Amino acid sequence: MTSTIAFGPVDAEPYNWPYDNSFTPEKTALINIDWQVDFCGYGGYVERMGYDLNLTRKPLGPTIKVLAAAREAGLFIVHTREGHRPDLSDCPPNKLWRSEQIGAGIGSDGPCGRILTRGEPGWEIVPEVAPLEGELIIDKPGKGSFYATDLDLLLRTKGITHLIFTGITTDVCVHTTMRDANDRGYECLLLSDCTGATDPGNYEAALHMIKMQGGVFGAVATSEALMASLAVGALTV
Ligand code: C5J
Repeated sequence: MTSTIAFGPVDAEPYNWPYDNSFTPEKTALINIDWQVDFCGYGGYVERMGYDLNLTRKPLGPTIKVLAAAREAGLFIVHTREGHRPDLSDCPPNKLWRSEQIGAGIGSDGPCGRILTRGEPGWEIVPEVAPLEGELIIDKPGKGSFYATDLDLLLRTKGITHLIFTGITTDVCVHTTMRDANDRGYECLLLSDCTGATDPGNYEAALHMIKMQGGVFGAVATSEALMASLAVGALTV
């Protein structure tokens, strides 16, 4: 006899997620993208570039709650970190050059250590949403979480087919990852209040893009809607 918890559909746009009305912890992962000091901490990369840190810090509150609820519900928890090897051998020269143009050169020293460099304080995930012992952490050199990582292999081996995203920034690493995941056949949901961009217009546009064409990359919901679905988990025998 097997028993499975099945959650109710999530009230989302442009369709109630997931498309197949099959939302179970065994095949669903919560992917938390780049909640690093460099992107939402004081003195990190985003602040060095001169952007408003409030925009990437605001989604932390709802994300803390979602992470706790997802752990409780038994979802597979994944964290990602963008960063480069200390010798920058995995940093394309054009990425390095562009970061220097905006005064926040990758690998240069800042208040949180060397910018976007593995092992430095700025590269760490902020304590509010830090990984627990045993949770999967994916280190990536690029914006997408599948590029040059074993994320796809690990998800498929575990039988994960449905992905729920939190993270920063909406228009860069979150979008790149969600688009790629969608192409790979994963059924994707982005939580609108658990993500932020360094530009409010880009944030709005990024959410709007997902909802085009009947959900061209998946669907968008609030954290409240997700948690309402998790709360009505039912035991099916
Ligand atoms: C950026 C990211 N924005 N994590 N990285 O460079 O979105």
